[in-house]
Amino acid sequence: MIAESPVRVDVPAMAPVPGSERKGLTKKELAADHPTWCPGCGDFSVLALYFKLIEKRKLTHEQFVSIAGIGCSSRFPYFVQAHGVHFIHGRALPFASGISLSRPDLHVFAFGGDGDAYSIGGNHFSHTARKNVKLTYVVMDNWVYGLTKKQTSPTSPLGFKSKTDPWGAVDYPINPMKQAIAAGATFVARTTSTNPNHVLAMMEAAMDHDGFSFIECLSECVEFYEGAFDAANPRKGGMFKEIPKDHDATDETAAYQLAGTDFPGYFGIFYNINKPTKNAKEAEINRGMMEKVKGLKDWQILQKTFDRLK
Ligand SMILES: Cc1ncc(C[n+]2csc(CCOP(=O)(O)OP(=O)(O)O)c2C)c(N)n1
Ligand code: SF4
Ligand SMILES: [Mg+2]
Repeated sequence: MIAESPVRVDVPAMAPVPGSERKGLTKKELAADHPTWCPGCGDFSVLALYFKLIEKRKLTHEQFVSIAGIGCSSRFPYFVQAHGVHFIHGRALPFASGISLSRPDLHVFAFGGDGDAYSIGGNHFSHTARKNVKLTYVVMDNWVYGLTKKQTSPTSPLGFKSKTDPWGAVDYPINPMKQAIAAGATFVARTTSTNPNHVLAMMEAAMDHDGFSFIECLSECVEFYEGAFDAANPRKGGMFKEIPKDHDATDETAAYQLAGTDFPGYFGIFYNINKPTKNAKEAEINRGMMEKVKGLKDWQILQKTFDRLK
């Protein structure tokens, strides 16, 4: 998929060869194998909306990539008939970062679950956020480890009975929104798979953001945590509350305060600021370096490096 020199600088958006303009992919073309998720799993909705997003934005195969770690939610790339990688548990973000930095022309989307993102991949989450790598990370949070059949996750609420906490969870859950804001994410949004229009709107805004965009998406595991998000679903007697219209998304303190609201909390874009990305900074460094070795062949550049090390 990515076979380019690691010293590449800036990749301009690919201009189509005249006469070869291609149509964007359709939902039908994108739908791969029948997803193996349990009937009723919230992840179906996120997948369908991702297809809708790609179709709406008229993307072609060579313009985007879907990366995931391990978990039910992380099976995502299997079900997308396009370039993608089902990688190692918790390691979707470093892989996605590598792609984003070497191919800044691509829309890079990473998907995963609460265990993948906040537990085993917790460090990567913080560091990718602080580095402001340009990519979109959608975490399908079901408050449980689904694939491995019901262990406590970092977002499982106190008292949640699971195979690892048969007497009920005793550890305080993390607040993903607060973590993302505190870590330095430049776009932080929250949505729920039961509100399709909202999921699509958040994904669209996230992919247009120049930086690390994070979406916490509640996505029910009907097998191991049924009803977890009923309180956020008007069809189940709950309440879907969008963030107040007067919320200033550039105000970090206000975003943090909103994130502290008790469940079901608010939905929408909590935080959205512009800050130079790692992509832009590295491209600048590379540009300078390329200037220095202008006209030289790869082996000559290598020779120069060896000579310097002598
Ligand atoms: C290094 C490593 N440790 C543990 C596992 C086992 N494992 C696979 S998925 C998973 C948790 C998945 O939970 P989550 O990320 O919330 O995804 P979900 O299945 O709920 O969508 C674990 C512990 C693994 N595959 N690799
Ligand atoms: S176990 Fe849960 S998260 Fe996994 S596919 Fe089934 S419903 Fe979805
Ligand atoms: Mg999970």
